[in-house]
Amino acid sequence: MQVIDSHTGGEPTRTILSGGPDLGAGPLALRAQRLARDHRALWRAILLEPRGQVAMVGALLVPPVDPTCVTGVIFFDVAAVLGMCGHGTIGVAVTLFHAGRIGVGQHRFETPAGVVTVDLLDAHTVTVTNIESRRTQADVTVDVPGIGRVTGDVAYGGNWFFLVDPSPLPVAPDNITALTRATIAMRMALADACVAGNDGSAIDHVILYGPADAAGFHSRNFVLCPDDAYDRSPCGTGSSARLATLAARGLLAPGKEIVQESVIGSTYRLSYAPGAAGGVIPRITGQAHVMAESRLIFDPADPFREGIAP
Ligand code: PYC
Repeated sequence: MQVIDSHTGGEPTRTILSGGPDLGAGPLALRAQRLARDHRALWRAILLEPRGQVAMVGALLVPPVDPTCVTGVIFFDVAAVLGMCGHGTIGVAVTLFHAGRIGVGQHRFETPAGVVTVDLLDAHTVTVTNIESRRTQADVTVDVPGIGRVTGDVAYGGNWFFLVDPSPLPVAPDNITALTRATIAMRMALADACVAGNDGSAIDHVILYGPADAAGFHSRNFVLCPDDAYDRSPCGTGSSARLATLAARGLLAPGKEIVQESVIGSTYRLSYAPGAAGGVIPRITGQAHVMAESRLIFDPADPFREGIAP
């Protein structure tokens, strides 16, 4: 299996160029379901230690249905096959440029959540125009053991998010263990209270926001992903969900740019245009860097061939 590893603001993406499972034909959402159902041991083995690490997201390149797209891509982490992934889209664009498959300019990628547009501005910098994102529930309060009552919004940005602003804990790099425990407890409380996405999907990502700057345009976040790892980047689909909540609250005008910082200090520039269905069309600009070109080997004699579960 031939892969290229990149990171987007510190968050790793492993792009599978060849040797991945054959998912057959049909819509990407259907092929993503086949990946989730029929190849779980393989996609986990691609990401888990000792080959990878738990925060890594995989990007399986597949033929697109839409002929205007340069590729189809299905993202997954060690816990779930994802609808979309913003940092991963930036990583795939930079990887395809590195591999000589695309040039600087505009391209379309097909994902299970829909078609996204990437503007590759240079070898590292990408603007992603995401699928329409929307806030679906405002001011949802849950009782979280050890923390108390926590209130946040539910929003969709290609994945489902619970967004809590302000965070009940300091959003700081020296507080990551406590932030991880707290957000896992919040996710469990949401499931216990049957708070779900509009389509019944589990809310599997939780975001906490630290205070914004005086102008309200620059804040730091902590993002819990389904695999219980935190996003080292500011999270592209989470930033899309954030834009949808800010727009729904009348706190951010279309076209106005804000900066979202991750808990480790990497940044995205964000803005949106109004969407056709009442949501927002997010624009996310970030940078990725290629780290390795590798051939993964799955030796039948290797006792840890399927990886080490976290
Ligand atoms: O950037 O959308 C994102 C993302 C989702 C999970 C990890 N990163």
